[in-house]
Amino acid sequence: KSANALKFATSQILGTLGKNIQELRKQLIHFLSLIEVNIDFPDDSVPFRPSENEIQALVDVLEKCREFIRQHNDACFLKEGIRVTICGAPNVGKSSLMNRLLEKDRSIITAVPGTTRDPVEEGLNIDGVPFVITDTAGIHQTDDLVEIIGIEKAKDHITTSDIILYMKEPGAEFSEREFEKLVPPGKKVIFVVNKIDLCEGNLPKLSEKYRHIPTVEISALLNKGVQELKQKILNISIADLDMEKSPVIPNLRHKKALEQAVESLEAALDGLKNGQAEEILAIDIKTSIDSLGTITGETASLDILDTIFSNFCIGK
Ligand SMILES: Nc1nc2c(ncn2[C@@H]2O[C@H](COP(=O)(O)OP(=O)(O)OP(=O)(O)O)[C@@H](O)[C@H]2O)c(=O)[nH]1
Ligand SMILES: [Mg+2]
Repeated sequence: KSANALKFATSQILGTLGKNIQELRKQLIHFLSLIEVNIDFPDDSVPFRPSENEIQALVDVLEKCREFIRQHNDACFLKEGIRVTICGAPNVGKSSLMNRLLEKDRSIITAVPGTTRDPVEEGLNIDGVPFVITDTAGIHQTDDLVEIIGIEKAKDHITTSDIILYMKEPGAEFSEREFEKLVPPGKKVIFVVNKIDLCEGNLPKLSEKYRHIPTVEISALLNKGVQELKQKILNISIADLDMEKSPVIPNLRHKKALEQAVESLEAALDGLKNGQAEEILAIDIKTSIDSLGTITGETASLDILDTIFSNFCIGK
């Protein structure tokens, strides 16, 4: 299910990204065709001198590419992600972990049990993979109406989540009955033991039956073990993805392609300023077209010929 969610999200993003990249490529191909006309038919044409607007178009493409790289970096545009829910008894440090994972003060933390009522949801990007982390109300027996509603919502999140961070603190015990009541069978779970900085109480241990569940010991307070937990979340979520078709890999590949495009565009713009030979300019532009083409899966030569002939009617 997480794989499907991820694939769906990525296909949407790639669709939008692809359309944008195609547009940028078109601009570059147009620019290249201006140069190529001069190279291929020097007798018929004036020396290559692009207009202010044509150069600006090139700068715009460069800026767009840079923007895409930035977006890939913080992946703000990945709203849909793999759903991770933090659950456990009141006061175990769920909200503290939430804030450590996000590296910001998103959830309210107090020493008073029952602080979190409504689920708190926020996107998180780990190595290019989008996640939505939810911090929930502490689950326990209570007569407090607001808490009861919060606990019901927490249970809903556990049911619909892809990954559960099942949290305990020192002194508490792992109970199979409690676990099975809360977590549906077959759900991906990470057992998180928090507050390991405290010396009081034994660390809770999984029962024999659940020994296969990965365990991570952390201190949310001291920010210890949180990176290891992030890595575990990532591993567990991509473990069953088909790596060949995994959209995570193309994301990194796309970023590389964009970086290559930026590099050659910068070279081309420098070249334009310094009166670089047309042949060299053409190579730089071509390189950036090809880099972008690896994202959309197009090959350069055919499009370029198309544009040259349709725009200039050469050969008539
Ligand atoms: N010593 C220690 N204290 C911690 C740690 N993590 C959280 N705490 C403290 O435990 C208390 C509860 O933390 P929260 O993050 O609010 O716990 P919670 O699980 O969200 O609590 P509820 O929202 O009430 O269910 C606070 O006083 C935290 O500072 C830790 O790793 N070590
Ligand atoms: Mg809380």
